Amino acid sequence: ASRKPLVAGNWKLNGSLELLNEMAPELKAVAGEDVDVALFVPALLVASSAQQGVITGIQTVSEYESGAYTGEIQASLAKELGASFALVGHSERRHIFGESNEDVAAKFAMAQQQGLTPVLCVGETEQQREQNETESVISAQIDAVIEKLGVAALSQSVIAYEPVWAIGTGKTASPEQAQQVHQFIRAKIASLDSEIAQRLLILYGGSVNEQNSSDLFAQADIDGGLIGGASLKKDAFISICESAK
Ligand code: G2H
Repeated sequence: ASRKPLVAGNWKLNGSLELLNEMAPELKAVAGEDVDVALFVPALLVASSAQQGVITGIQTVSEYESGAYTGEIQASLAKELGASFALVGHSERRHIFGESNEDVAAKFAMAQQQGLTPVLCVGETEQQREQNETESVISAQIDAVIEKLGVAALSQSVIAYEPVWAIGTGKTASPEQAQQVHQFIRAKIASLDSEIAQRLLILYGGSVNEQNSSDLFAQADIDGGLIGGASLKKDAFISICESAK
């Protein structure tokens, strides 16, 4: 496809300045014309990551612009410190911290308003998949953003499909299972705006590793990945990035 793949590491609540310093030069070296490489580091490492020339993202932002909200992460400040992306609605935020579709849409809006590209994470639980609710769950997650901001907002965003049952569990969706959902997402958006749908990057996430990445990335509607555990290991992450080229 004409879409340039993006491979992004999501360090979650892991990593260190030392690991960042070790990885940054290699991530810059592997990125290039054929693949973009980004790192969602813990908030406190954003400045350092960006200063080292790594395409950097923040893992969540506050839906509030500023004010008396102790402990929240200001999107404008993440941008000022060099972040270019913001994850919104990662399943850990939804399930552990109780973020609703509406909360996620508000964070999407704030990230975009402050000049960050939101990466909207969507995905179904194992129970929802078993009950054939995969498409309706994902639709509702995307519709919350469209209802708030209109479909045009998706033109400055990325979507990451992460089946909850495949996150950190070692279970990966098969390339065919993942492709099916990616195709559904693209078709859903195409029904509203085909140009936006054609350009939209849809990443796959959930136990991606150096063994399974190339088969996943070979699928027509999979435009790269969001990599958790394997992004903490330099050699594994570099080879995943290579496999997207
Ligand atoms: C899904 C993914 C990265 P992992 O959360 O966002 O993590 O690759 O460890 O399943």
